[in-house]
Amino acid sequence: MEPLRNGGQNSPKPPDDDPSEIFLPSPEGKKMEKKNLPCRTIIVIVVVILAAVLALTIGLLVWHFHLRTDSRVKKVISGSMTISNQIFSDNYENSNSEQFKELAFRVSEQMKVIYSHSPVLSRYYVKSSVQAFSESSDNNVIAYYLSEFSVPVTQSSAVEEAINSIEEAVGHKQGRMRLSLGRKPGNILIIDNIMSGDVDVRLVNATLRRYHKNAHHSRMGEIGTIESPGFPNSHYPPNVYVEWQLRADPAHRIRLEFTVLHLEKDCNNDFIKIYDSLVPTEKQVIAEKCGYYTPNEQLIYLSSGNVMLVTLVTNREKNFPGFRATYSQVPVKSQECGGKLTGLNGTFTSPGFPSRYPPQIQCIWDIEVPAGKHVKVNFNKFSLHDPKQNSHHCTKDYLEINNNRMCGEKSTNTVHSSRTNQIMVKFYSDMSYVDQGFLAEFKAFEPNDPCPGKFQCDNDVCINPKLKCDGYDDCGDMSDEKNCVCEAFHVKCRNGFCKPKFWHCDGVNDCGDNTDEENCGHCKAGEVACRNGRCVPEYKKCDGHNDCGDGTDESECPKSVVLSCSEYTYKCKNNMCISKQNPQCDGEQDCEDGSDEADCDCGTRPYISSRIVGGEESSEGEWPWQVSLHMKGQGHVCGASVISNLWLVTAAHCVQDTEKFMYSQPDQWEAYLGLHTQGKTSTLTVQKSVKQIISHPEYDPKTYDNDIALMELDSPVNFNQNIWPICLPAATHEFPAGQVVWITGWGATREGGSLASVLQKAEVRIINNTVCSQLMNDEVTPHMICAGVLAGEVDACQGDSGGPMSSVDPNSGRLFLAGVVSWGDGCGRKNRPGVYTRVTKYRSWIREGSGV
Ligand code: 4AZ
Repeated sequence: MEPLRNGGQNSPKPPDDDPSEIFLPSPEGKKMEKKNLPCRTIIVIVVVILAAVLALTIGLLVWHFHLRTDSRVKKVISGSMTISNQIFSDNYENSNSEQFKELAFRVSEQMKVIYSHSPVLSRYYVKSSVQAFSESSDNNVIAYYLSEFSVPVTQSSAVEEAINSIEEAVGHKQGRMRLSLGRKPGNILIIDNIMSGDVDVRLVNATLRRYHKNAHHSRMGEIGTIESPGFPNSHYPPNVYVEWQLRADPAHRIRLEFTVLHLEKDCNNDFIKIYDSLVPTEKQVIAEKCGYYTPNEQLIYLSSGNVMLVTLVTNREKNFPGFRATYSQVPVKSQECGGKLTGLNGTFTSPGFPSRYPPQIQCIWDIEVPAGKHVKVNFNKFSLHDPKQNSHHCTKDYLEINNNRMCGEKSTNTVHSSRTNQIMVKFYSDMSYVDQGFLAEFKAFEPNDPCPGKFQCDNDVCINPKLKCDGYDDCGDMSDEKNCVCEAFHVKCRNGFCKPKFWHCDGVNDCGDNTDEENCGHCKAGEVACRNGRCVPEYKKCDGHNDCGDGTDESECPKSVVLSCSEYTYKCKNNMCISKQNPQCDGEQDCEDGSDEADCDCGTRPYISSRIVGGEESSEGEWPWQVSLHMKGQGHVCGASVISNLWLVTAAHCVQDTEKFMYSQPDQWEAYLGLHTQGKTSTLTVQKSVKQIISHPEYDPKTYDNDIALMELDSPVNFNQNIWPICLPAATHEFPAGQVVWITGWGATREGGSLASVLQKAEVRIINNTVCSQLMNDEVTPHMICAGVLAGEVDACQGDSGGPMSSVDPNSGRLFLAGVVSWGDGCGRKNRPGVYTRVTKYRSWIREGSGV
């Protein structure tokens, strides 16, 4: 076969008879020329126009009252069929070749005949057109087509049924369908298989989109590249529909790997869709993507056969950088799966892992360990998510083990055991939507000792026996926390669990039976506990009256009331105080002067729809206020947060001189904004010198009280998708115990360990100050706020200091700077939460120092 030159078929304009116009009309309209007209002509024209308007109005009324029920919609079906009496030739890949046009014509005629057999379809049929041909495994031709119908709204489902019955007739009932066109025997096309389905309505509705079509044939050992128009020099254009037809040799799959993918966040606007076909058949969508993905999220897709279609649809607004992907062909054999596995242990994965598995796969592993032993299978990774199925009814993609079906996402330690020396594992993927799949390990064990030296959980996971009854769910099913004798630092739950005192009265039911949330206040059932200690009846909540006296009963209501100012009220710029809790930047004007909604260009991530101990790598641009502070000659030392284009907030202990280093001197520092990986700057990273450092005058190096400092950059930074300020909370902003917050940084990944190179993130929860102080030898002052995590081992550590503790406001979704990483007793130790500077205490100090 002749290889097509890369881009040889990149035709920006569709061919004259390009069928894609079925759902993508040409945008060009003809313009009328203006001429000077005499007065009489103008009068005639005006009269004619008036008459036309009258006629049109009457027509519309008639249509509205009598004919509306007959209004029609355009329905586009896409499909493929195997023509088993045509031998494939390379010319069929070129839509401009005579051979393509001739066979395309015959197929279109054939479609007409096929639809004529159905009374419903023949009535509403408009036209069909062939989009592409590919080579089947036995060297025949597969034709890909679009068919358009104009269907009365009421007949839509009848058309769908008729389409499905054609597929069945060809596929199952009649076996081969022979349809003769004309009398010449050569004109008979024998169709083996028809597969058809709806086209995404967003394509059918795509009015006036510009259409581009590209076709590539991948060759063995070659890697080709496809990218969105304009990439990487400019953002993709608005209102386009672009498709890339990718073909491989028979018995090969297409492997598509995205190296960059950066689209608008909302898939309703701009999106990429990948199909396991050369036409956009909904039944064969492999994936739909939008938003931003980092290069370390391996986005690799495999087709089931030797074709794949990639489509890009953009709308009018907000255009983003786009995508770049490589394609290549891989032999089907290289993803062979299933078979007999023997021995004492071994591993097996879904085909292609860690790439997404291909559609239409079935594998069966028959595992057998030596006689007398039993066998278990542990899934270290399990992602079989399909947007069209919930994880309880695994009818699409699934894994079956000992007749147990699993799908969706499972935690890393999912174990299945067999009571014999054999186990059967079946993996099935259907025609659409794929995921990363699974990585599994099988192991033989002695029937009387399934977890040698370890504790066996009810779900068959084996854990270190020291983790039993430690207050944390180490098994994943809580079985290590049952029937325990609680220790002094535990809350004893009625149901037998022991929970760290951390979580007492934090508003979260950690026991499961609410024991840890009882006796927290003194109010009776049906009463609201006011922050000032009073109790008021529940029905008085949000009644517009300040029944508590401190506004608590009016603080979580859609409407705010004006109160006398106190530590519980929000002060507007005009000095009026309102009851609403955290009204800042929540999208609703609560202050009369609108000051609660002023200066709200903060706390959002400009581009992102999808160190720290026990954390995970963050995505690029996920924490655009995070700064890395480098000391000249030392590299990263501390974190900081962007609060404006000129000012950063960090910890005072980061900027104290030591015997060796002058940390208080601005010229010793370099601030890296928009950094993701240490030592790897990008076009979105900005390095700034520091002009001024203002350390809190009452910072106490012994107690770490008032551990906060401001840093002024030597010049304003331009914000970009990786550099954006975080919102500063008002002095009265509440961060209640139990609330989830995020800590980020390049600090040590374990106590005494080395720094992280990629920015880490971890989710922790705010801990009540009284409880925290008890746990931390009474060293927690009201200027501090603590956070930790139930599962333990998640914490900030050395090198994270000065960095942000970011809190998502549940109403607005904006992120607020709740804390600055300050100190702790080691890192990630149980019952030793991290301690942070409580930023609300410094709101006016920050304003006085920086003007922010
Ligand atoms: C530090 O040395 C440090 N576990 C910061 C935070 C914590 C411990 C140490 C909290 O910068």
